[in-house]
Amino acid sequence: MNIVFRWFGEQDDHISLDEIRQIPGINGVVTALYQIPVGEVWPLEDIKQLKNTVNAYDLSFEVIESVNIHEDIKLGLSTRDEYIENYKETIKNLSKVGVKVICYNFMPIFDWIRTELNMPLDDGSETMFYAHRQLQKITPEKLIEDMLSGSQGFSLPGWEPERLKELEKLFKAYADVDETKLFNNLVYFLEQIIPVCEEYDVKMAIHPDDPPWSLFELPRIITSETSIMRMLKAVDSEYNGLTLCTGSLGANINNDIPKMIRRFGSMGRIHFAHIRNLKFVDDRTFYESSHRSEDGSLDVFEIVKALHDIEFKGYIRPDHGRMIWGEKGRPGYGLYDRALGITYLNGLWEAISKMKELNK
Ligand code: DNO
Repeated sequence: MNIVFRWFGEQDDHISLDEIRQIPGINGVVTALYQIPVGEVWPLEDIKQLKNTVNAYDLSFEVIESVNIHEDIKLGLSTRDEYIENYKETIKNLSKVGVKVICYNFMPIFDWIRTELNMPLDDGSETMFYAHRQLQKITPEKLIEDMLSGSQGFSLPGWEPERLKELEKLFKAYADVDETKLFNNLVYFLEQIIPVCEEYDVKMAIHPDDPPWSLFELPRIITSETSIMRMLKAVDSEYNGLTLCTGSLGANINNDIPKMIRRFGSMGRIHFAHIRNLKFVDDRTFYESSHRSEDGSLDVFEIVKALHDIEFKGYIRPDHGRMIWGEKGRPGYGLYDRALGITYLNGLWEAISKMKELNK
């Protein structure tokens, strides 16, 4: 298993590379140039510097999460071509330092959404919570206020304040963008960049919508097996792939994640996996539990077994964790629970491997 850990950089993470490298079985980090505004080219020198910082701790630097997509591309505005050209330059620069996979998403305005970022659980830990009914009662402005005030003073990935300041304008711009238009805009983007990815050997891995349904009447298009297949087929190259995120897809109980792993994995289209568990308390209402199958509603054993069965060679990271043992940090991205998640994944992988050997 090629295990990686999400890290937000020396300036903006309470976790050090020194701590990360002590996690058993860790190979590398997943990070980004967070200071570069969405849409601009990532300068080669800055990428090299980040890579050197990471490599100095014997950690690999081969996956970027995320190179975010400018809203003009998602909206299909005439200005999109300029941003797509910038994206191509970023792909080329990333390839020059050995980056193999770029994770990105195509969600309008908002990235991932939770209604509470620090919900206390009975055992004294804190976790992130989503309640659809609650979300339906609030405005987008209130959601932003809640997310930012719950962030414990850290930036939240995909919640860039510059973009969120333009909320009214953005909602107006999306008024006539339905699922079909958004999907066509994604295909337009992919048709332009995938040839560059093929030439420079960098794989794109789209992240599913989180949660996988429409919010505030904004379209969401990467939500299910059918919609993912449609996206993969539209630009049929192994460089057009997926980040298999169990927590995002798993929020819809109709999504059969082991089945998707077998299907998309056997097509060679899963390049990155995010593994976490969640516990349903009601329909479309869940909190993020520890990784253990028994603690949540997803069977993480079955998920890891499916990855093992397809001989998954891509990158894998524990996704969000709870805040435990008094840790204070970016919600979802503490050290301890994610490290425990890695240990659990390693344990499952070893057990599955050895059982298969015994049964030969
Ligand atoms: C949240 C993350 C997302 C994810 C992006 C990928 O914690 O899962 O922000 O990184 O959607 O582009």
